Amino acid sequence: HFQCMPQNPTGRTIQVLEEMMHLYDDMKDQWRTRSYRIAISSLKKTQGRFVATYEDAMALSGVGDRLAKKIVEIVTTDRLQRLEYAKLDPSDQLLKLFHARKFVAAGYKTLDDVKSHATLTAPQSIGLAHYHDFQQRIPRAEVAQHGEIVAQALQQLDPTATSHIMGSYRRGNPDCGDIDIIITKPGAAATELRSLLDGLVAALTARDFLMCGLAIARHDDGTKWHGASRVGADDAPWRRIDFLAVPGEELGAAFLYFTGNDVFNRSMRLLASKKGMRLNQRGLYADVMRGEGRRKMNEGALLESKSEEKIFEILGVPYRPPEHRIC
Ligand code: DCP
Ligand code: MG
Ligand code: MN
Repeated sequence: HFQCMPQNPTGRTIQVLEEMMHLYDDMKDQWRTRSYRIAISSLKKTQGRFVATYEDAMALSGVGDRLAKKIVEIVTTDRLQRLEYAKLDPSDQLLKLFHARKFVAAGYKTLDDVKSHATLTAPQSIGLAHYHDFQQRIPRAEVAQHGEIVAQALQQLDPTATSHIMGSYRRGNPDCGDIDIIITKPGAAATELRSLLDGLVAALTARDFLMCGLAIARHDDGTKWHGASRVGADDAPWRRIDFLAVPGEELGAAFLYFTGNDVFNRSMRLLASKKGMRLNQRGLYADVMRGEGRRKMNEGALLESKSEEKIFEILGVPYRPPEHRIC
């Protein structure tokens, strides 16, 4: 059951670099915005060659050591850690604010200083207002409560759709940093999943469960949602919650990705790339071999995406239950 890779690897690299560029643009970092723009335009000019190694990347005009390393990071891990932190963790925005030269230079050194003086984006001010809430660990039983509310709302929207709590909860942690939930529906196409997620967010907001959305990613494919939820009294703490809407065909790869932990994921992806394969949240692919000369983009065939167990099997690693996926 071989299928074509949904997107070519260089296309993915460009997509991630563009997201990072927009973030730097938001941060008014003109210098980095410009370097990213130049690198992206060089990548676009390779017309499909898979730029996979440090040397390949350095050979591009306008790409230096730092960007070459970023390109290799995207190719081997499917993501940029810097971008993920900025996107997923509101407190990272704070960290950035604290360390941003302009604030330090202006003498804003405490949270209150930043609160009263800085010009913040909407997600940043929400992050600030609920800074202490988001710093708290969430007891396992409360994560289950949030999961139950989501499951019920989803059931009412569509009886064939299901939700599953992922992340540190699935790994069995006694408490969690946030709540990670996969929603899926057998046979649903991407557009249907998107509207299912939209409907779910609307329904849960109407119930006073979701308090706000926090996502700042612009090039998101629309199947991820980051925000905050609350159960119980009006003064109960807000919790960070992440939704990922996943086609049934990709459930195994998505479970593997969203269960983590992140270091375990990175080592699995590295292993895949050492074995001439490529693993991401959509599936395990037979990669283009790392030979000399020009590489075509869309030769990667899907090996497995439905079953977590089979992905382990193809990689030649004994299956590890979620509780043991910590590196
Ligand atoms: N993930 C990843 N790489 C990242 C961020 C996330 O592979 N840079 C994957 C693995 C994580 C999962 O997504 O386990 C959920 O991300 P979280 O940041 O919510 O991390 P955890 O749920 O593992 O821990 P926490 O209890 O801090 O939420
Ligand atoms: Mg989590
Ligand atoms: Mn999360």
